[in-house]
Formats: sequence, C-alpha cells, structure tokens
Amino acid sequence: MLAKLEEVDAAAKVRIARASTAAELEEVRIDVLGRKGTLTALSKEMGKVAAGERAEVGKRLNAAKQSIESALEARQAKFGEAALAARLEAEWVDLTLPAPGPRPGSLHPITTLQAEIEDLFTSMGFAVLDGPETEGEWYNFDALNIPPDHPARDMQDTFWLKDGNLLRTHTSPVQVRGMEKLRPPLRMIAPGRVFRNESVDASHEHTFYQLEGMMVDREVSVAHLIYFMKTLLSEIFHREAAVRLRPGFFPFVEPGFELDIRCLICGGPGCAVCKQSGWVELLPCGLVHPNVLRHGGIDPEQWNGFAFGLGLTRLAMMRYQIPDIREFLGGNLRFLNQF
Ligand code: FA5
Repeated sequence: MLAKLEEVDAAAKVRIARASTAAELEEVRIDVLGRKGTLTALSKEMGKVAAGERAEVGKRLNAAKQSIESALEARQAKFGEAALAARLEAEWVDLTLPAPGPRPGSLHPITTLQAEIEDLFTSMGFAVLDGPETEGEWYNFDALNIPPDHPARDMQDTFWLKDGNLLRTHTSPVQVRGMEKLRPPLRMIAPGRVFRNESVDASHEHTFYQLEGMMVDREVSVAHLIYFMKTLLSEIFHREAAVRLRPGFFPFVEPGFELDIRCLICGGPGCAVCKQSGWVELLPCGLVHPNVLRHGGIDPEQWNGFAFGLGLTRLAMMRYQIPDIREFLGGNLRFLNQF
C-alpha cells in the first residue's frame, strides 16, 4: 500500500510539473483527487490495511494528499502570474500619446438662425444692438407707451424682481435704448432672450428668443416694413413663405400689424403648434408710435419709422420643422446632436 502511495504521489507530481495550462492542471486534480481519482481509490482501500499499519498508512495518505494539493496550488499560482503578465502586455496604454480631446460640439439652432439674420440685416445697413435681460419698468413698459394702469401690461405676464425691476418680456426696450444711442436716421436689430410667466405648451415657453428690428428715417411707410419682412422670410426659408398681415394692437406702434406665417409643421390643416388654425403668429410689427420716438429723444415731426418683434424661437420651429418648443431648452442631446 505504501509503495502504491509513493507511486501515485510521484506520478501526480510529474503530471503537475508538466501541465502547461490551467485546464490540464484541473485534469490532473480530477484524476488524482476526484471522486474516482487514484489517491481517492487508495484511501478507499484503507479497510484492507492491517490494523498495525493503518495509522502509519493513514498519516502517509494525508501527507500525500496535502502535498499534491499544495503542488497544484503552486502551479495554479504560476499560471495566474503568467496570465496577468500576458494581459498587461496586451492591454497596455501609452500615456505619452496625446489625449483624444473633447468631442466637437455644434451651434444651437437658434444661434445659427440668429447669426444668419444678423448677417442679412447688417448687409442692409442695420446695426446689431444688445440690451439687458434685467430691465427697468421704464424701458420695458412706460417708454413704449404702456403706462402702469394700461391693460396692455397684462398681455405679457411679467416676472417682477424684488427691487422693482423685471425680466424683460420682449426685446422692444432696446428700441428706446437704441434711439438714445444712435441718432436718426437709424436702422438696428436687437436679438435676445426674453421671459414671461407663461404656462408652457408646444408653442409657448417661459424663456424664449425674439429679434427686434427698427428703422427710423424721414418718410418710412408700411411698404418699407413689408419689404423688409418679406426679404427676411424669403432669405430664411429660401422661398416665398405664405404670410398674412392683419391688424394687431401694440401701444408702441400705430398702425400695428400681426404678420402670421402659414404653419410649416402641418402645412395648413392645423396642429398643436398653430392651435389648429394653420397660421403661426411670428412677426408683430407696425409704424413706431410718436410717443415712443419722443421717449427716445427723436422729434416725430421730423422722423418716423417702423419696428417689428420677430419670435425667433417660433421661426426656428418653422425653419427646422420642430413640433415642440420645449426641445430648445430641454437639454436633450439626441435633439441637439442633429444640428
Ligand atoms: C411683442 O413682444 C412685441 N414687443 C412685438 C412688437 C415689436 C410689436 C415691435 C410691434 C413692434 P408679442 O407678445 O406678440 O409681441 O410677441 C412677439 C412674438 O414672440 C410672437 O409673435 C411669438 O412669435 C413670440 N412669442 C410670444 N410669446 C411667446 C412664448 N411664450 N413662447 C415662444 N414665443 C413667443
């Protein structure tokens, strides 16, 4: 029995030393220590060993089992080290290579549209002005012929600030700031962000973009106004867009108009954006009210002009066929990556 034990032990050690993969090593383990393994078979024969020798053989059997197990473990550890070394070799990173850099971004559709309109109007002699988003009551309302008790103040639900100022509800305050800065004859546009306490839906946001336009000269007429509006729309849509002009009331123009555009989302039959009417309010405009010229320090006996307040966000919806205004500020990368 002891001789057989020595034989099994020695044979196992040789196979362990020769094993070149973890799978081969596992085979040796099963062949020797498994349920039908050679060493297991010997231990089952313990009953046949003479009583006097049993203790000695049992000790030897345990010693052989332990030594085979540690030989297996040691060899296994060697394979682990070799596997790690191979992985490190295959997966190394060259830290001296330049980093891939940030993914290129793109301009927001409103920015692109605004830049195009700025280019168009500067080519027609208009200056591009900027105005503050936090405005005084005077510029946002009073100077535009909307005194404190005027019902037109309710047309624009306003975010008032604790100090009595407000978040501008439209870009029209820049008309007055522009007149103070540039003397007539003048042509200017003023794109920017405006704020209203609106309930938000497919075509209304609380924060959106407008683009104000104004021209003051000697004999400005509605014909000039229509010319510039049509030029603007045909340049943006690269074709004649169907528009309609209807009377509109704004205290800072007289006469005042609403220029609507045929809804390009549904093409006319009606949808959520055009409120089932087929038309989208885009471009309120008119001839500047004499009081507004006066507030800008310009003599209405000498000069007159037109002004318009383009809904830039709505124009972007029409241009890019975006059926929900909330996409613009939603921060959805799947939306933004299209541009
Ligand atoms: C005005 O804000 C006037 N200041 C425009 C004006 C300027 C008239 C100069 C005459 C002369 P209105 O409140 O209609 O007008 O807004 C102008 C445009 O902004 C609308 O036609 C529409 O296109 C857009 N707009 C208005 N409210 C919202 C909103 N909540 N979300 C998105 N766009 C809006």
